Amino acid sequence: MGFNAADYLLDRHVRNGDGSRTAVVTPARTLTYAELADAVHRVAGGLTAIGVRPEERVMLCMVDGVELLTGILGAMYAGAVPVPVSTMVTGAELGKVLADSRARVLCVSAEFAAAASEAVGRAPEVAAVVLDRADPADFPGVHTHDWSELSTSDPVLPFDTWEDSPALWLYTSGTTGEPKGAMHRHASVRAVCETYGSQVLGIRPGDRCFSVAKLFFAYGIGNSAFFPLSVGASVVLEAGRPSPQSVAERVRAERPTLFFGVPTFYAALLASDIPDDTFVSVRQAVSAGEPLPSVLFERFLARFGVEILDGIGSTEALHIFLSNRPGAVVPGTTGTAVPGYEVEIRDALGVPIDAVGEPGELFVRGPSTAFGYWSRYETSKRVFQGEWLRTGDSYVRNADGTYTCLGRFNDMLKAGGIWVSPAEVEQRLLQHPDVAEAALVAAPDADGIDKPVACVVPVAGRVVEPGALIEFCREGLASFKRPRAVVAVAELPKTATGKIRRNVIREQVRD
Ligand code: 3SK
Repeated sequence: MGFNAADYLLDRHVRNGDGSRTAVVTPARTLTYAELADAVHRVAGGLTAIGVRPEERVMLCMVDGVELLTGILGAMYAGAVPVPVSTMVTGAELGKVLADSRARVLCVSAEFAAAASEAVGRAPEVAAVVLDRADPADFPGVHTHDWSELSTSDPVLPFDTWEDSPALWLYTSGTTGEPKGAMHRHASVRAVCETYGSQVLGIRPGDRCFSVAKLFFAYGIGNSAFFPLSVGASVVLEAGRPSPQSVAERVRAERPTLFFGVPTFYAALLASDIPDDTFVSVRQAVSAGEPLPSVLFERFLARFGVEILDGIGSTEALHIFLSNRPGAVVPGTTGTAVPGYEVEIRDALGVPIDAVGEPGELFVRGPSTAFGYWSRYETSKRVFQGEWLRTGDSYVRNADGTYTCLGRFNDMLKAGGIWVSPAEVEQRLLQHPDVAEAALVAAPDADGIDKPVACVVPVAGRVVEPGALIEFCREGLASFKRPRAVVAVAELPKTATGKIRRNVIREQVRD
């Protein structure tokens, strides 16, 4: 059936007479739906004029702003496939995904010109680079266009894509591993809006969304593009790297009603001295990416007066499929399946586990799972199993029907032969007043036997005392789960999206 996700997110509102509503707010400008739709039609025309054809990939390594938003939606509108990628990568890493995707066009913001220039040298298929404020001199021997060429091109009509036409690729490598492009279809964009967006967030035209996760991430593109634009709401975009101070300033100025963060950012907000009334405009905060420890939920509610809705999604599922519900959060759990999705916990043989409290691997099925990974046959077969998606997360079902995450399957560790969930021990560590952030990993002791070791970031101005912290864990947990050693660090290594890189910590504590 004919369906174009960019037409659904923009033109539909203009056709319905809502073109004068505010769509996007940046520090530099504010665009209505009619203005954003026109900008998207022109970028689509510009991409077509420089030779991009339907189904070809357009990679975008750009800061969050009108250019990136119109680049993503313009490529979709033209029937091409936008591939927004992490801006926190080296030239070699960007070159790898650029070559893998066989994108013909790369769009780049000035901030990432050096990495992009190196990347283009590693990707012979790239025919042109579009520069958002970047200097063509940084791309010797490469055919470049200025962004203004796209944004002032003649507008075009939406390409007649189908519901199942490819709409978007998102690269994922998890916390380890090789990057793989998850391929999503146009109808999946609508599906996440109609399920999580409408039925869990209850997003409505009066909402203003502000996300700490950037547009290049699956979590961010849902928060900052799909959900608000699906209902005629507004999105507040911020180009810079978020800090508690910069976010607090923007929140106070723009008064968002929906705020999206990740657990490590909520921990940073709580550790900062931003005013306690910073989030008065926010009706709902959301967390994903990693399980939100209940102590963060409780401290955030107590200090800022806002409930955080914890959920879990994946790049492969496009957005959140398991979530708490507004006003009915069960702290320390990920809630229940989002309407339209089904989850199962399976044992090592793939058999569903019905028993409460018995851990296994989480599988999900629903309307937004990707077709598979681009050019990764074996990995796709392991992850996309018929209608079901294998998440790689270890979960238990609780007696009340909610689900609790125990960690990534390969992050689980054994102490004395018994499985230990890093999430559970980290939750306890975070209850200690001296601990701002914590990660538990396995490291071999003097006899070469793996033991739980905690890496902790102390609260500013405090010092952690390892013996006292281990004793604190022994008091609050089954004794075998306590860390056998504690290492204080200035910061935990994280991915671009705030996930703790446990493989890096494992190496660090082994040294
Ligand atoms: O990691 C998550 O929980 C997540 C949520 C929404 C979209 C994408 C991801 C990876």
